[in-house]
Amino acid sequence: MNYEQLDKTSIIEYLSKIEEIVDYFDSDDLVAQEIGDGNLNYVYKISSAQNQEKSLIAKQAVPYLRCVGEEFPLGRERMTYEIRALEKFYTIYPSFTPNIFYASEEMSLVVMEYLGEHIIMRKGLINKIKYKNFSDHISTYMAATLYYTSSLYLSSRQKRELVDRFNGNTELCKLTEDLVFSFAFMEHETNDNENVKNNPQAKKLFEDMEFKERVLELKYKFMTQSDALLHGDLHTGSIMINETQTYVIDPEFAFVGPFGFDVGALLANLINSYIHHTVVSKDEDYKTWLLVTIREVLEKFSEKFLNFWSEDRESALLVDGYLDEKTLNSYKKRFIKNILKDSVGFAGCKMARRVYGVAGVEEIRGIEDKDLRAEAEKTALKIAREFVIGHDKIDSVDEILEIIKNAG
Ligand code: ADP
Ligand code: SR1
Ligand code: MG
Repeated sequence: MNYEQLDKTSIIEYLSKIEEIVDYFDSDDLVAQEIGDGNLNYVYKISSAQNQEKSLIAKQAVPYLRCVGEEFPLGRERMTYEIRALEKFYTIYPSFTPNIFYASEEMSLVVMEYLGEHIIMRKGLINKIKYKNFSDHISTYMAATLYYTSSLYLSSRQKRELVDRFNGNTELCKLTEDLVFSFAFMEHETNDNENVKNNPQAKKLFEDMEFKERVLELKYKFMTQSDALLHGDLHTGSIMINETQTYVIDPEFAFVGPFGFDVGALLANLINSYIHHTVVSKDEDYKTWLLVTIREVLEKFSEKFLNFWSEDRESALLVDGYLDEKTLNSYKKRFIKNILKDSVGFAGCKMARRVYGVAGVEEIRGIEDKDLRAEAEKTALKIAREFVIGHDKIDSVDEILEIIKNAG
């Protein structure tokens, strides 16, 4: 079928002809409700009219950016990459990716498991919920998805095929290049200009050439370093969670990029939450939980990544017997430290872009009191600057935590 933009009526007609969907709902009548709250796409909850417990999610990309409107064209092919990434990540580690029931690249449509008992993590963090299994889950997710799609595991041919399959996601990569690494640090029409106008802090950021030059180095890495298949937008709004389970959704920015980018995105968003609680709730107990979580995420990620690596002796990179054990181990330790350094640099860019750039995050931009919001922004920019400028000197998780604690 040729592409057609669906609405809550036509999507029912469309899905009622799909065997996998009819089977799932036992031929029940279907109802649709649009529940999307993201920036880019339309998300429908499809439920059985007879049994509301039975639901699926249908997500369709439209050929423009939803949060702006039709005047901002954006190729719907982004859904092709979301489908491919969901399928790939599900194969690597099924417990952290929603199951797909049906997908059509032509229709830019995916139908997946409805996560009805989970909430968007960003909201949970604002509401001070402690997720005791989160660091364990997300460190496994990141270590497995990054390691098993890298040249440390794949053969040279497999790796190049992976790059071919994902690196046509050019429009969304360009969106990140612009929004995460450029526009948010200069005068630009897409910024939150109400806040930028007459704001000495914004002026200081836009004129901070030392910071901006280092951002450019990280942008260059983002554009050229093809380490592993990334989620590409791993913020806490892309995580659906409850006490026992963690799911990563929305990988439409997926491409083969630098190892540190996903880890950095997550780190940035956990710190944004820490800043929110420093300024708004002032809840020291919750702040401590966030710091412990940050430590666990980073330490467990490194440990699990190295563990996966220890199981394989041949890959595109390594030929068995090439290095002696001692040299191999020190090489691996240096390798994982370099990922940590890059993660810190990318986290700095990701934190700073949320301050004045388009698509702010609720825990900072949503602070209603103007003075408190300015305080949160100042803290975010302070940490971001230290991260970006000093990332290549960072050697341990302790140093990262010190920067966070000293900023507020
Ligand atoms: P966008 O690409 O527009 O950012 P998302 O994939 O982030 O869209 O989805 C938007 C919202 O839809 C999410 O914030 C979440 O509330 C809801 N959602 C998405 N996928 C699911 C799912 N599998 N189960 C339940 N809700 C979902
Ligand atoms: C205009 S799209 C803005 C942002 O939303 C997504 O979640 C990505 O973070 C993107 O940069
Ligand atoms: Mg989203």
